[in-house]
Amino acid sequence: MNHHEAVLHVRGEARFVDDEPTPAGTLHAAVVTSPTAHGRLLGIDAGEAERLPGVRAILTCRDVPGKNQVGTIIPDEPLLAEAAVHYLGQPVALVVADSDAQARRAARAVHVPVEPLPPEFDARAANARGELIFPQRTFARGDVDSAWAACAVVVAGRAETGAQEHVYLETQGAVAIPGEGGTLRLLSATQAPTAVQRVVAGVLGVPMHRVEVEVRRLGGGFGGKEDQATPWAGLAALGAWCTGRPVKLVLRRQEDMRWTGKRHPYSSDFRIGLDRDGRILAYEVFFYQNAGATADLSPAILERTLFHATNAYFIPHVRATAASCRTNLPSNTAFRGFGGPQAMFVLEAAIARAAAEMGLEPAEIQRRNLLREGEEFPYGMRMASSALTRCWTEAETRYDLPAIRRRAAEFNDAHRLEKQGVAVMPVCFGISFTNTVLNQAGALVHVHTDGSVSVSTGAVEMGQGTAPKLRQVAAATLGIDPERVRIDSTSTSRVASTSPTAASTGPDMNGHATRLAGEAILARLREVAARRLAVADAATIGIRAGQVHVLGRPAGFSWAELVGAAYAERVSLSAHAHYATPRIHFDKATGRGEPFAYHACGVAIVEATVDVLRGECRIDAVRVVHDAGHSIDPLVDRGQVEGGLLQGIGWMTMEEVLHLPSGGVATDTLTTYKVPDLYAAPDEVEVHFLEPGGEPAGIMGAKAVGEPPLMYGIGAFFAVHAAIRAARPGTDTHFVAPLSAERILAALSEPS
Ligand code: MTE
Ligand code: LUZ
Ligand code: MOS
Repeated sequence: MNHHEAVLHVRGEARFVDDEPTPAGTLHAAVVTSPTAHGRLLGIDAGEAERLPGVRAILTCRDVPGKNQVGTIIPDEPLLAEAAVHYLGQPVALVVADSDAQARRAARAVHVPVEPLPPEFDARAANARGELIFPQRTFARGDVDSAWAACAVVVAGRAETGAQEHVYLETQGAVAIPGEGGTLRLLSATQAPTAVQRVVAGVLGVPMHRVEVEVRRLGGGFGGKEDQATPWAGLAALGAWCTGRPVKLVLRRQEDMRWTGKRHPYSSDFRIGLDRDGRILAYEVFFYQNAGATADLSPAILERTLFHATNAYFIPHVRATAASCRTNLPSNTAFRGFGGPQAMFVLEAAIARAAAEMGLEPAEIQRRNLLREGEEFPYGMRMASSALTRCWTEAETRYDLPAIRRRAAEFNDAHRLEKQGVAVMPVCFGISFTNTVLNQAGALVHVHTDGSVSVSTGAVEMGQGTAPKLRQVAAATLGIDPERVRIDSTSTSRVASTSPTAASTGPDMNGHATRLAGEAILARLREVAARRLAVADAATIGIRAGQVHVLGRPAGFSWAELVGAAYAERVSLSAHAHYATPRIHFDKATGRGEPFAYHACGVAIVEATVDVLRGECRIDAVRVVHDAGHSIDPLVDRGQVEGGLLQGIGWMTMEEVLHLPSGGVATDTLTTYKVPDLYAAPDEVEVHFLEPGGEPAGIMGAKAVGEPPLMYGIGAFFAVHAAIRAARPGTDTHFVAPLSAERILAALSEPS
């Protein structure tokens, strides 16, 4: 395997925020957080803490020179609590000390008296009390209310999915380094350097040009650092500003698990109606999103839930409503799929229930309703290609679905204490930020006089392999070996006004910007070559494999010589380019438009075995056909499919965030919060990439791959669900995820 940074990672030389050597005199910060999930703040007693050794400053909201505000979509989140506290773990004060240990000791000695108010942790109860982050939203098409009468079968129910902890290997953190003239440089573990820059400038009350945010790489983000890296960077910045010294703030694992947001838990009500042939005529769904204490990214996540309410299916009559419910938990946030997985789970539950009612395989209903080329999504966009139906057919035949079913049936006939189940999971995910304005990116390309190339973009490398893809794009554009290209760190001083590296758009948007910058330089280099080689038409000149070609034939003039000639002629060897995803638009008032550049899709077949006595399950095999277009890096894409899949399986079958009655996170260590390890991974994972069919795609004909594969994991729930039904025919299991061993046992022992 040729991972682009394998040598650095294996030797422990790749630097993360906590590894960066800090300047002499760097201070360490620790956060004092709310001891109560909800209450009025009666003051902050720092008297004892101030006298402890090494303590340099204890800062509260009164020390914020600018705006005490970190909320981005809705300004409802103070950097440090003011009059009230809204969740356990909410930052109340910042202790800055000479050492990390001194800072933490002093933070523990700060007393925070709070007059408690009744907390709310349940989304439905919050909704009943009118505690919404913003008014509920509805996406609709057709006439659901009249459609029920035409249905041969109508079933309804409830479906719930739990929170999910990101477990990025690198915890949240930042280092803030004051510079001359009231400037500040930040190393931040963020997916959104510009958001950190904007918020820090606001907190300090200075123009954005005084703040530089740099990110070399993240030890994983998964959405957890799209918005929630910002407060920690803001706190480090505040500490540095007030002390005039560099300040480092890095959370410990347990702090991170307690204080930061997770994937939003959803509780949903559904009703689905079908005709006698299993065609879905109507679908109605109400999503209760547990937003936690503040808005954070909840409005955008809720919107994507509505966009993906019908996933990969054509449904003529739809009404999807969603409420973002304010509770006293740490604000929940982006997590791979961004509200899409929660929506897709509910529809699969509805299909499973309808299938049971009709005596059909769920896959029969799935197949009959799969979105075909030209059919419309409820938001008015058309399915641009047959990729989804081709994925289905390819999966069915390549993996021989009938044979898989036969083997499971034979196994079930032969075994009493173990049962197998099979599920198929189609996924269709829209690629673009649903908020159109975010679909822009920039790149800065420098060709150095020795012919080596540096590329800076807005993209953050977090293990997803976007940096090696950008390197390929730059090399292909310039006609040189990728070895000549280096992808630089992400810095707001080199590329500004960037969007978060999120929504799976990193390679597409930053790749196009890189391509445009490269093409601008190439156009100048062609002119230089034309002059040197006395060629009349510069358009006949190309560069391939590091050699100048005229009309496709090598001209005996190398890339390095050409670059030298351009420099000698005083021709610019640098370019900046901006890319805005073309055509996309969405009208929030009518709920219609073309919000996505294209859809990424695929189909997974999941096989599971349940141990009927112990309730344990195994995901035996997952066989995927995935549409990655013309993959720029098939090995990276395979890694994304496998990693996303396993993360989805974890969410559906074993990862469970539990809370204490106080609202504290009970599962705040990796011994109590179980993430899938190699043993939990399916014995067999087959990934086949669909043959591209010329449909709309992203950079170099490739399709975004970051998020969609997570949703194949939903198939694990329904494969286990099918196995439970094989053990207890007629059991109507609850659609509550994760389907943990406890829940499997409960379903198996329920009186029928
Ligand atoms: N893969 C790794 N290894 N680490 C990550 O943090 N984040 C995921 C996905 N794959 C992530 C990952 C998420 S949530 C997104 S949105 C995309 O990568 C972001 O990267 P891209 O847009 O460059 O694909
Ligand atoms: N972030 C965002 C996202 O702000 N808008 C989106 O549509 C989105 N989608 C996926 C992941 N992050
Ligand atoms: Mo990913 S949830 O868009 O960071």
